[in-house]
Amino acid sequence: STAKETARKSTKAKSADTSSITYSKAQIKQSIVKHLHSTLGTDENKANNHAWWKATSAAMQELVLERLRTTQKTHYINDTRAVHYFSAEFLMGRLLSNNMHNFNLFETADAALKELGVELTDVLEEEPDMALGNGGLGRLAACFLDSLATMDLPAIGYGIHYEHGLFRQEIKNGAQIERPDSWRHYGNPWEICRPESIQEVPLFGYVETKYGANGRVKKEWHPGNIVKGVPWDIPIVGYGAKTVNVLRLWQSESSDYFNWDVFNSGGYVDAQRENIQAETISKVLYPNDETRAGKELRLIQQYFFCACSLKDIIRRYKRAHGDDWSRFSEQVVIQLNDTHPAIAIPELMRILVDRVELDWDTAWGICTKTFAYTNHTLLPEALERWPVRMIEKILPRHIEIIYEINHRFLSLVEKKWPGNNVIKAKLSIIEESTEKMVRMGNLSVVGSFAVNGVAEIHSKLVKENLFPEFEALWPGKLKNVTNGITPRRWLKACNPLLSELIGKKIGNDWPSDLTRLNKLSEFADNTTFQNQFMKVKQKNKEALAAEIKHLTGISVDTKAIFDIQIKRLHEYKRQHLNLIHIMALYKRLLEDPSYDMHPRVFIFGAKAAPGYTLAKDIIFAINKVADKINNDPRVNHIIKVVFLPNYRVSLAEKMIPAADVSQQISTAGKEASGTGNMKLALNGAITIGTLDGANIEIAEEVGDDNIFIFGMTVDEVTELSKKGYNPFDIYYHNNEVKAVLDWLDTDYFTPGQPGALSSLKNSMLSGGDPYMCLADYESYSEANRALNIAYRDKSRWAKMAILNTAKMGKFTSDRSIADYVERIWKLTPCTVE
Ligand code: B1H
Ligand code: IMP
Repeated sequence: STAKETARKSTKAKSADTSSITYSKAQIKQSIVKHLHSTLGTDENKANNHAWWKATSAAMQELVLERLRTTQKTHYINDTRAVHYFSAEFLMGRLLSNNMHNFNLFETADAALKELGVELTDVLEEEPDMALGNGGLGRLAACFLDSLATMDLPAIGYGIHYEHGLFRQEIKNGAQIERPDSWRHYGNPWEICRPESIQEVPLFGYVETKYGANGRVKKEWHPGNIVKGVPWDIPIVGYGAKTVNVLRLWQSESSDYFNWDVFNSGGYVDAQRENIQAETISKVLYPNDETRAGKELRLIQQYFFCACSLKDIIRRYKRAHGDDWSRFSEQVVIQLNDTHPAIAIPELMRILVDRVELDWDTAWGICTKTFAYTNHTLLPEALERWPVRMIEKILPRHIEIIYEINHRFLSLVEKKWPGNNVIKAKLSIIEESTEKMVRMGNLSVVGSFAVNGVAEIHSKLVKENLFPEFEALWPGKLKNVTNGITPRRWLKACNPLLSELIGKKIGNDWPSDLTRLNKLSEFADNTTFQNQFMKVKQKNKEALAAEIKHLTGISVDTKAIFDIQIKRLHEYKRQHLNLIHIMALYKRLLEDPSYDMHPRVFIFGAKAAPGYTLAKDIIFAINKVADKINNDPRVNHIIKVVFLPNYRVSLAEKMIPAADVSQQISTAGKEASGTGNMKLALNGAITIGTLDGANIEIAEEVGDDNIFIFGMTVDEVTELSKKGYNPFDIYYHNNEVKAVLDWLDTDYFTPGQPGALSSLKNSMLSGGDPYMCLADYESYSEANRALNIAYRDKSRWAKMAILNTAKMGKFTSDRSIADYVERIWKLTPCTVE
């Protein structure tokens, strides 16, 4: 397809060219030492690993900035169309190792540091994760930036320069404790402050209506407060290091602005009291993955970074095109990463109508050719709605504009469905509930030229369930782009042993053309290759076992199955289904010590939103069950349960290469796509999963023999809900389920504290089991039996693992980006010499 061609064309030349950036070991060594002396002010004898990390990063950054300058010049000279990726989250992780790999300097730097008596692996561990995101949505944005730069596409990421990223998780007596994350505390060697591009953002105040001589109504917003946005740039190095794009993050600061105008016009004194502390706007990332916070400060955060980014874009456009607005949407496309930046739509309208003084239709024409929107979830608790009164207070002009957009939109609806008020109420941007609300999803669909879901099944549900009438109104506007992951970070960098083995077998072009991995299929039955592949897996398991020992003190058997579930903690992801199954295995072993099962280590990593009580209860339960099982000599040579604290990108990079089994067990229809599923399969883990999100497409690629699919389909879930689901039916009919749930009520796992785990039982019984764990239990248990048998056949398992790696070509984020380019963005690559 053309999408594939775009992906290949733009990356092919580069992989051959990677070696053109030659930098010798001696040069790197010299540069590191220079920075140790002149940037860090220390020397070889005094430097600790942290100083070496900074000096090494500074040495890399020198090369990075050189390419950044060249890239920016090239884009400017060619006046390129660019995509502007607006996202409240970017989960970048660590940058040093990634930048070295993308410059093809990893081995050279490793050797240079060795000569200095320093271990690169220790140095890399000094870098704090840049955790400016919650989970999948934020990490997707980071993978996309990597692919955009790799494919030589002009792109800018826009977001918030949070002082504190996602909290650090500690586990005390089994429970989650949140600690602040201070990722910049000792300085960040990658970011560059750009005070020359500071922007001002108005907030609060009131709108004055003026009547011009020509009878034209003119609106003037008198803000009650103005805050400053200070941009920090993080260079994004593409694989091959030809293009270096930027991620621009805005930090809030107070301005000296005091609005006498508002103050003096009496009655508006109240507005002055809204003086929020400007600095708090970018202070902290909201940690509620998949639940809207509904807080004023969150809306201000969203507006703050959108307003700064739009001003930045317009400044750049005007530099090239002056006051000619006719070409704006040819040069600028803005991708909205979910509705978090949807307020950018009325903000661009405000600029075009109130400031540029374009007429409404012209302005709307520009807007609706500029924005595109990605939906990432159907969960009702995640769909953003803002009270009209809140927007009115913070953004008094925007609420007027939103009403005007809605008014014109509803006349269109009236034309299509005359007199149909039911449809009108459903599609309206304003929800007429007791408290009027603005539906940001509807606003985004109306204000964009394209809307996409993130996996085939999800996009189908977006079309059929979330926005059905929109499809009739604008056929073709709703599309699919299946998510992807960057194979540079998620295979080449994180799994060097497997990368080397693959390289020896099929060459080294796969990181920029992942479909080449399919050549490994030829060797899936080859005993020698199977042994080599599983030997790599074994080594990775030994490394993870050492890490587990180091982090938790627990010893695990590396011959056991490493079974991994890593993702945010959420009921829909069903970590509790995994847990009750583990308890059932424990019970089977106690009742029948000869119960046939290969030793298995169940490994979890998950953060719970601080206010999500049941999620925290599930973490507590996992830890309590783990304590009991790990210390029970009757079973602990067969089952171990490990909860690794503070799951984050850098920990994922250590866990994923060591996984035998990947748990992807969400209730069908709830996980929009998942991307952890792709990372694990790429590294040779076998999925046990439901037909949900991208699991469906993974199953299509690897084939039914190489994945363990269980549970209800989306249609079966819908049917069961309609019919009425009663978890008690299962509880009373399945003895194992009953025994395990009743076990949670005792003090067996929490000595002296009966009832400490009861909330879990209650949620799956009297709570109605909203995510249908019990309904899928039997099928899950059967899939686990099949998995256990399959693992016993070493050769069969090795073949499955190889085929999983071989068949993941589709899931490179280069393919996702090529799809966006072809279906939505219409960008052309720009080669940077
Ligand atoms: C995803 C979110 C999300 N979907 C609200 N929605 C948030 C919603 O802070 N908030 O308010 C934060 C995050 N995140 C995830 O996106 C999906 O659940 C995954 O299935 C998907 O793979 C990922 C990337 O598309
Ligand atoms: P998924 O929900 O399994 O698809 O996870 C998506 C990806 O998001 C993971 O592979 C990680 O890279 C990242 N991720 C998920 N949860 C967290 C978290 O709590 N902290 C940091 N990264 C996370």
